[in-house]
Amino acid sequence: MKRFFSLILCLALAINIAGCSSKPEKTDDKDLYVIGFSQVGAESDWRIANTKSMTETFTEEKGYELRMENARQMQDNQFAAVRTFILEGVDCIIIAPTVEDGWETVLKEVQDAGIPVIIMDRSVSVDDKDLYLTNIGSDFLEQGNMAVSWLEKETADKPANESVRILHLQGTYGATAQLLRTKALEVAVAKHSDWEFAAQLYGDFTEAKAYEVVTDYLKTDRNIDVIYSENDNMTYGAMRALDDAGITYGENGQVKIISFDATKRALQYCLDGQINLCVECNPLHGPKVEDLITKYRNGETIPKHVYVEETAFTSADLTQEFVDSREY
Ligand code: GYE
Repeated sequence: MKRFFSLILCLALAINIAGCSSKPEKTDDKDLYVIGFSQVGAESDWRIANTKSMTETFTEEKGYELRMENARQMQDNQFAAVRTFILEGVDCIIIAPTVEDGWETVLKEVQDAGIPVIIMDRSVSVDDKDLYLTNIGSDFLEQGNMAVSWLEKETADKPANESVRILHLQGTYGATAQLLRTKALEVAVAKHSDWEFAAQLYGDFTEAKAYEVVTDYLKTDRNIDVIYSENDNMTYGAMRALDDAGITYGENGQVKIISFDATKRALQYCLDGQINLCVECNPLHGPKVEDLITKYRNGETIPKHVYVEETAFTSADLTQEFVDSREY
């Protein structure tokens, strides 16, 4: 009987220890490097290209298991995904943050679990920079400044008493891509007494939302010289709204269009003269993130912020061959 009880006790202890283990076993039996990836959503062509770059980079053949969660543009979904990754005991967490604010608590939880974090694409606004390893993405302010410089040149020869009326389409409020592209334009509008906002409309980086708000707007005001659209998909929505309203745009039209991302479809419109300026935003972060992870695993120090090189295109800079060979 005594032996029977000790057996039960041992069993109970074993179950308890297994149940309390803070790092659950990984589901695979191969020795894969497991990455939890919280992606913003699938709101744009840029995002789809970015997801593709990540899934094509972090493959099993190369020794990775990529667990991706689509947050559908909601930060709360990202918090839930990150907490699941912690429970699963992944080796590394990559976050493409929807918005900059609100990350302190969950990043602290990841830090306490001893898991390295890479912030990709947009940024997080936290005081303690040790909460993440590195942030890789675009220089969104520089992108905005490229757009502004182009508009300054474009409008340099206009009569001094004529104003430049800008319809500004904004992406997801609080996202780095929105905040800094907006900042560049707002600073420029404040600097040029002859530039003014016709309106600033919320398009949430999607074609459908932009189509809706621009269609509505054009019912009361058709006096627009420029559309500054914070991503290509919102630009497509705005172009459809302008078409519906019978307002011309592009190189020979009433409205000049500035669009951010420079994805393939937008570049084609640019080459065809329908978009005046495409500001590039490179989504192909996969290989660069892999390079950073490799360095980290080898114990090398990696930079805190990595910016990717980008440029801007007008139709004069483009050829059909270039557009056809565009990867995204
Ligand atoms: O411009 C837009 C996407 O954060 C760079 O998000 C990204 C932006 C990109 O939805 O198309």
